[in-house]
Amino acid sequence: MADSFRKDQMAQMILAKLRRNFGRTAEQATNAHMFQACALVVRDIMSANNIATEKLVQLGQQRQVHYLSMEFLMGRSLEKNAFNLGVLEPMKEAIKFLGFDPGEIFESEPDAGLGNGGLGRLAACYLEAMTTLEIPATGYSICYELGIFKQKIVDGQQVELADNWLDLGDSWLITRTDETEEVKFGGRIIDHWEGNINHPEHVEYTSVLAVPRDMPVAGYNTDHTNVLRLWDAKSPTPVDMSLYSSGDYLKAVERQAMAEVIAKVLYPDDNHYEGKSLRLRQQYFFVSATVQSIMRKHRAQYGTLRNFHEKHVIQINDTHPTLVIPEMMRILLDEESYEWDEAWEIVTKTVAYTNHTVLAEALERWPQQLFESLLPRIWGIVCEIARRYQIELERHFGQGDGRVARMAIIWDNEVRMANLCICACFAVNGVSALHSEILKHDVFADAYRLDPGKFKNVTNGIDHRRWLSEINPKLDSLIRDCTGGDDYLLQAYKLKELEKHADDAAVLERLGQIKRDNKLRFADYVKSESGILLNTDALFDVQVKRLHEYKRQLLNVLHIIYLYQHMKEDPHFDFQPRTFLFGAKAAPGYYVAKRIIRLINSVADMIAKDPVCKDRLQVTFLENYRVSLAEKLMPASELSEQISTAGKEASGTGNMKFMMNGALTIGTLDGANVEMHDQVGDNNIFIFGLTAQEVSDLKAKGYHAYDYYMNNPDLKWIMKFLNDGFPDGESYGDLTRRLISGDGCPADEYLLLADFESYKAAHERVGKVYRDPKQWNRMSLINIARSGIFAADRSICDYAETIWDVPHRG
Ligand code: 26W
Repeated sequence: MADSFRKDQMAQMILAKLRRNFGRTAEQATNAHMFQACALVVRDIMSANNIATEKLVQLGQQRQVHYLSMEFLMGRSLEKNAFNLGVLEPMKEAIKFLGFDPGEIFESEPDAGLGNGGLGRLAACYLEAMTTLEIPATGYSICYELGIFKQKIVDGQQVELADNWLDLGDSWLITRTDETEEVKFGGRIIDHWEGNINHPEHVEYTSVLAVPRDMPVAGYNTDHTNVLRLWDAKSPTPVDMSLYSSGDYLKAVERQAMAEVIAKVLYPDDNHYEGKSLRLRQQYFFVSATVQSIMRKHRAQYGTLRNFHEKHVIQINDTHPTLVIPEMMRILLDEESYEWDEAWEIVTKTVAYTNHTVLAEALERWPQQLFESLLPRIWGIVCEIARRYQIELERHFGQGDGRVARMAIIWDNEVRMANLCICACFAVNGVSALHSEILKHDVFADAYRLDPGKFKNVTNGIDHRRWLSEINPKLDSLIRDCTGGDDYLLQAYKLKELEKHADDAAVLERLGQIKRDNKLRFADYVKSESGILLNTDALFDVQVKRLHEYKRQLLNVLHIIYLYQHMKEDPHFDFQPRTFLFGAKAAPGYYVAKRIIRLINSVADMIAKDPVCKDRLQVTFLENYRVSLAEKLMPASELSEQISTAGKEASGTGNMKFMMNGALTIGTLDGANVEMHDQVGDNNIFIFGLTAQEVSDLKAKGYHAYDYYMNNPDLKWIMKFLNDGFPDGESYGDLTRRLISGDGCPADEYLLLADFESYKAAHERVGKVYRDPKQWNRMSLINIARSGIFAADRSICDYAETIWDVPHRG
């Protein structure tokens, strides 16, 4: 282990980096220089470890995991990697010794925001856990120049700013020009038949070079080191000098710009599909480069691809990397001259698919025309996969059966990526128990009947070393004291031992004090960032996640307006003071989501200005919610809002972060909330609302939002209030119409009005329990103690044992 590095050595290494890379002494260096120097020191340690890891994997001929994802929401890495390597303390001391504040240095690191939300953050947590569990694994994605946009709130509205994370973030990246791959787009295919065998020739294509930029990832308490391979796009022709010299400067650089635009920007859509050509280019770009790279290395080691599936498993993170399937086929057929059946066997024994959403609008379906013109050879292969699948389905279900149409890979001039995954993958999994059931019995019911053995569940998990130990040091100390050390870092189930102290008044008091301290710390941060003073005596009630109608931030707002109205009417309204905190980015093109952000800000503003609310009710919208903000917020949160319409949230992982940090959950029986409820029982969670089954029954029977509205005086008042408008001059009749009459679509698609009363009642229960700190703290302790199952280590063991068939540490 690297913990042999002492403070002096560390200081020397940092100074050397400052001198060599920036030509500065410690006195001349800025925080940014200091951050980069530290990152380079840590990167060197990891890089050396990675070389050793790769040697061992190769010598042992071990099976490797390749985790393909359009998103890796890594956040910051310096403190995390230093902690995992066991050099955090000496590094902090060295930073201090050199005249800097370690906290400020860590704060100067930009978030690597290469993701939108849950799916991307999950990939980051899993990469850490795979490394800690000593699984030979590589993550693959795109080296986006611009990550998820930075959000500013201007006059209550979201404004998007570019996120130039590479300024400092590229300290982590090691560019491996020698492992560049070529990816071909467009052109046309000329068939060359030799007897029965076709040798297709791709002509007139456009090349884009994929250059790997590797980010090493440290595991906890191990030398095992994996990498995240981020592909950067480069043009093979920097500038066309003939055009340049003839004076056509723009044309000269055009080709280069066209190629490099592929890695320019992360699509900021979450759970919403748009058939954009650039997105398809991004997908094929990173998938093709990845497959070529893996296969090239395999061939170099084993001399054949026949045993490829024995040595590799490829996990497809939602359908975005589905093109691995035809791309592997292309290489095996066209470059290696395999027969179809043999190639298909290798592919289908290699690829596994994880689904992360049931929302119909998130399903990827590419228009044939776009697909065919951009990827002519891949189109040909997908057609053949689809044709063979169709025959199999017809044999099984009979011609003309509705199921054959529903399961088709190509239909109505569209390529359906989920069906391609289901056809080719040896495993298909959902991300929580409920979600996996919904996949089997609803979304993919036909495929489930055809091949039930394929369908699995792996409930999501989070990196508890980051999301508990690193971000909540006081809670970490309490856990160490109560569980007899730091074993829980590698064995999260040991958190259970906390429960022996569930009735220990001193421990409960200490837990309460930790939360108060964390709230104060967070309030200081908010004050320094925005000038807003949070009321730390009030219950911190938090909803942070992407803004989406199914997540029902609007239900939370309706309830806040209800509270406000009662407070106005009755100054003696018996009410537990609350500070409601929201954080959410809206996809830039999602109009309703942006309106809801504006509404939250209107409400916040009105309440802040109304003396009746002073010290009792507060609403704050936290700008630019991101990994590094979540890290500050989770330890300070007391109530976690997980209030999606049951059946819609595949899992949720924020819910787990709150739970581990001792927040109680108010939530529906949706996603992983169901399993949290199983763990803690009715008495330690505030469950409300319709179940997934009840939601689907109600929808089948016909849901009439208007009746709920007409029969509930509170709802009537709230809707009127929204219609009439706020002191800032803004009114929200568009949102109330969406709830009551539909405004062109079904009214209240996500059943806010149906769940309102039950939500209100759950909040009343919350208020009552909060008044009894001992009971609250006891519930909080039980939540922490029983959160071990939501560690990413557990999820990764599940993948390793039930899908990947790879050994792991522990
Ligand atoms: C094509 C546009 C698009 C972009 C992203 C469609 C779908 C996505 C993701 C699959 C959305 C997503 O992040 N899903 C979330 O995945 C988490 C990790 O499994 C779950 O915890 C969340 O419930 C789920 O919403």
